[in-house]
Amino acid sequence: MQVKLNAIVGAVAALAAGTVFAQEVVVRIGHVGPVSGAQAHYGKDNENGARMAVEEINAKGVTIGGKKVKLELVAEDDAADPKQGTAAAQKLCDAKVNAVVGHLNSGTTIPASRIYNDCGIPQITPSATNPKYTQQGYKYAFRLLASDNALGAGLALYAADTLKLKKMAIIDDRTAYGQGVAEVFKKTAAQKGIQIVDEQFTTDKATDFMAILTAIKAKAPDGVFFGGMDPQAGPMLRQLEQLGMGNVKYFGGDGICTAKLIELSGGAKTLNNVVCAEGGASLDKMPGGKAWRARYDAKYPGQFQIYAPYTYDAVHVFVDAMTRAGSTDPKVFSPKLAEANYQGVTTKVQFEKDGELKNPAMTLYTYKDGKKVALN
Ligand code: ABU
Repeated sequence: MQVKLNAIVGAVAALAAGTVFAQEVVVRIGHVGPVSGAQAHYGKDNENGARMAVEEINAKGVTIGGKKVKLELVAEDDAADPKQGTAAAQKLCDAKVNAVVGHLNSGTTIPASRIYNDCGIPQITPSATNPKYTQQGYKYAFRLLASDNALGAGLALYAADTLKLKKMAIIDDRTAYGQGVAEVFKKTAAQKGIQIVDEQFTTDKATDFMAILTAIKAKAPDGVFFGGMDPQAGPMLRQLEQLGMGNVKYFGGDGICTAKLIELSGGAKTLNNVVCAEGGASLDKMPGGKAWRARYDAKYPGQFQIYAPYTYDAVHVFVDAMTRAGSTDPKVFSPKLAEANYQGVTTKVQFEKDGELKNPAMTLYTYKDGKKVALN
């Protein structure tokens, strides 16, 4: 008799559970960044931020249009490579994900955005800063931080007005990001009367910069600007020290402004010469930033780099738009993204008509005693 009763209870429970599952809508959020290769530390940090948001939202529970929703993160690796970026974008389109957070790099984000636009999937980049991304006229392509127009110009103004530098050399890695941010820096620096004494180029795969740094040394600049990422900036700082260029200031955009730069520069004193810019407030100044960082560190110890708060907010901005629209269908909720007024960790998220963030902050950093510290 007891066995029979247990079977009935079990069947009722299974039926009840089945009913719940039948009503639950699964929403798939795509995430793309480099989780392999030399930039994997950035990509993992970005993916962690998105995953943390997904897990927290699921734990809290969310109902959209009267239906319980379960979020799933569909994470793809583009290895920071434009071809792999477009392949990942096509895969997410074919899988009909509801929205995409990414990509990490401008060189992957820009070509991928055409694919998302064509297949009707809204996209928020948490980290790609080349201005061209929002200049293509795509209705549902958004950026959660300041672009290189602000970063490059802000750094040049600091070099000229605060540090009073007179002669600078410029290096870029020939990527969409590195070349773009270097061009903005160069233009503003020249307008401010800084003489650009040399321009050199490298790649986002190189680690030996002795030849170009030796050429630059001959021009005796008081500052070097590097448009690129930390796998190059770290060794470059070591090589600047080896060449006796310990007094030369070293500028870069958000791409070099990572925790990993400390390790990659391998104890070079030139790390203290770095001035880099991020297109948002420092975590200390973000509302709830410190508490957010404590939760992140508990979940992903030692993995924080730079953009995870932005991928975290991007997931929330999508869910907020779906909730306001009462629908998880991109055709229905995407227009609501343009009307976002969401208080995130990074800022209050509102967008300009072209998809840029309204009123983005900018923070300059340097490194002291092996730690990254804000200058403003
Ligand atoms: N914003 C710097 C790193 C990503 C990119 O724009 O390529």
